[in-house]
Amino acid sequence: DSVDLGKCFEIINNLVTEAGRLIARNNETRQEFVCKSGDIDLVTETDRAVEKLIMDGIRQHFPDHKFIGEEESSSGGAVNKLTDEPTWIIDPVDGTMNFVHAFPHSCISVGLKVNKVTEIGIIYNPMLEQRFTARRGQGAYYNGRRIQASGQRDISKALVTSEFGTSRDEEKMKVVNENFAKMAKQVHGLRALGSAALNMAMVALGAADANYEFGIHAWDVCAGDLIVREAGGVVIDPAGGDFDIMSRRVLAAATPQLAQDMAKVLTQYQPLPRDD
Ligand code: LIP
Repeated sequence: DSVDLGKCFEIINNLVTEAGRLIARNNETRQEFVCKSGDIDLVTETDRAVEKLIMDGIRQHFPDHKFIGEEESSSGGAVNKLTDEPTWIIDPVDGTMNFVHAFPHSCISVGLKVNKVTEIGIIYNPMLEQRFTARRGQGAYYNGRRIQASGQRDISKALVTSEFGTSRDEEKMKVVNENFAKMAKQVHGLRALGSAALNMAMVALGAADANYEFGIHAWDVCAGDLIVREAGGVVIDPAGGDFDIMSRRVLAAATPQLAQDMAKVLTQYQPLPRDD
């Protein structure tokens, strides 16, 4: 049976507002954490509490909906098999390293897929009250105001975002550093906000012109992918092909030309394992 996307959108906005209060309150002080895949991949009590709050809230209205959640996935066992069922892909705190340090650039990132197509995306930084939303075919919004990617085509004029990532694997670090060095020589400026989702939101806002990262997960980019595309930008694989949400690779840009020019410059890397 059909999914009431209007109701889904209203409910997720309310849940994100409520969960955002918890994050903002806990961001006033530095947080305790435990390490996940390594010593710079972190999780806090707040990550777990926010994921539970959002999942429980959705289940109350839509008991049949499925979930792919960052903390559920990393706590062992759960396989991220994406089906045609309505599936909420949730990162309760994207930018956990920032959150642990009370650096106010973290967000909740939630996407809803139906028949494997993203219908709703929401990225919310409750510290700075920045809310980015999109519904498929209806444009992208920042705090209720319609937004548009920059239209930049020239790599030498592009403000580009990326991240150091959450892995200290030697091979991975080598590629990260090589790409930072290459980008620093060719682009206008290079930034790392510390949250993959907020980096993508900046492309949608027209504040940044492109974002790339190897090593992201589906929950970091599901909402950002829709929001960037609804803002008129493009999201592709960093090698230039189609974006694959489970591949742990992403390249978002204001225009197809900028995306393809970036893809040509980037040293490629395939993080393993995939998300599915
Ligand atoms: C992390 C991002 C970070 C990015 C990592 C990871 P988490 O998410 O915020 O900027 O480099 O790939 O996705 O673990 O904080 O939710």
